[in-house]
Amino acid sequence: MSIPIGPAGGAGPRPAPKKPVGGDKDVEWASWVLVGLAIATVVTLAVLASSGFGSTGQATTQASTSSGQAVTDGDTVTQQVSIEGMLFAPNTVEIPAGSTLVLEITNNDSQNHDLALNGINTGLISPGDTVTQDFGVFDESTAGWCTVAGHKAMGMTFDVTVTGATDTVTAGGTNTAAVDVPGAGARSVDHEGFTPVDPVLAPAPAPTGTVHEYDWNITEEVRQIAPGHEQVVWLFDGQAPGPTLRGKLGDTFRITLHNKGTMSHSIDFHAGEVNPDTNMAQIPVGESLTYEFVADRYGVWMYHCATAPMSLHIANGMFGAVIIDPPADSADVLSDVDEEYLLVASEMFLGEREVGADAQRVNDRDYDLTAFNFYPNQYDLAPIEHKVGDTVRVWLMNVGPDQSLSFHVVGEVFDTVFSEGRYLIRDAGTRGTGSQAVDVSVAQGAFVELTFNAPGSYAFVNHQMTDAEKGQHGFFTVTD
Ligand SMILES: [Cu+2]
Repeated sequence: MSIPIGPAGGAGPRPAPKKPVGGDKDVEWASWVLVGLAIATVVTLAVLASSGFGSTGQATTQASTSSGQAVTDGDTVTQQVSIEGMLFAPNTVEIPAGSTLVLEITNNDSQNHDLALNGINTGLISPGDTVTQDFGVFDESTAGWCTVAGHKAMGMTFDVTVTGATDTVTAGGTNTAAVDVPGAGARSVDHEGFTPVDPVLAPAPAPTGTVHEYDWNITEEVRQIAPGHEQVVWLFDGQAPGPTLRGKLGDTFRITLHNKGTMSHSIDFHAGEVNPDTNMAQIPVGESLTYEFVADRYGVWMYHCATAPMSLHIANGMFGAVIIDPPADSADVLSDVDEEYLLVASEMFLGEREVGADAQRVNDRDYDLTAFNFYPNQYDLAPIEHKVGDTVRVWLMNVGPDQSLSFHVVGEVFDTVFSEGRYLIRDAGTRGTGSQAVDVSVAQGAFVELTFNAPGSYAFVNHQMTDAEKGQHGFFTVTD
């Protein structure tokens, strides 16, 4: 696989570099910037060296791109374009009206891309490949873009400016109209086609050192994700959230992923301390990858697709949790409880049935609804039932992509809160105190423990209230 190359400078007006692919790799980002600076230098030198020289030996003019080597031969303009991360470089070319444009496009990124322009699509270009495409005659300025999901919203556009034309077209801001969003009333009554996600968390298998092996298909399928609303979602093993991995400290997890979707996908387990370049590599359509890690740290850990734009892959359902128990002989050992649950918090972006979440709206953080376990208000529709005196542990994972979770249970106080590697409080009721809400930022995990002392309907919410009203809301129903 080729080494990803970051946004190069020196290519004229460019979108601001966005933090690219790679699963929380700030170090890699820094290296991308350095690579970009190096490329900018090389490109600048190349442009200087080539000024005034054409490849055909006849009189040529350089089209007024700010880098690259557009060559005009008769009525045909030929331009070399490099795909670098989520950008075309250069991302604009200026040609005389009536000219034919040919682009020689080299994909220097690690995932597939294409370019749709002037009614013509290159088809997917694999990493490392070069495609020469005749895009026909241009009479007016035209915008093109990569049609792979989310790439346009990440800035992967290409503008052709026709000299003499008065109109200028740019590829930005074509928001898909938001679909109808179910009102709170619709979300709080029973309706067809709804099957709640079982929130009960199964215990870890008994022996420490277990090797957990999984084969997951990655698929893109239409599912009902809100009352009366179906759309394509992207799934690990046919479900969102993906399967919960539960084990003990020292267990081995070996997950083989088969990409049966229509685009590259990948996976990043936050519980794994592994080489990202190989384990989080892009998985081309039709191919497989095995990610193996040893659970050396306990707690609750996110996993997600690490294919850019990650916001879109997460918004479309590609996330889950890994839960590792503390050792039985340690001070941190889990207390005995009557039941354990897992709630995975996320925003929901309603989109067209065959498209799913709209990349531009995800980019704009313009979410419609929120959810625990990827369906708004599902535990209002199917409350979690308990008896007076029961103690429960609720594991929390916030996958975002962007909003925080302030988890609160109405009428209850948490006796125990564990967050990101340590107990914040433990059995605090015995000391006459407790916790009213736990803050779970995106990609963080926590658990709370509470005891139901009286019958009633105990709402659990994101106490960022408008997010509770959008769907992060459910009930424990407690009876004598
Ligand atoms: Cu993905």
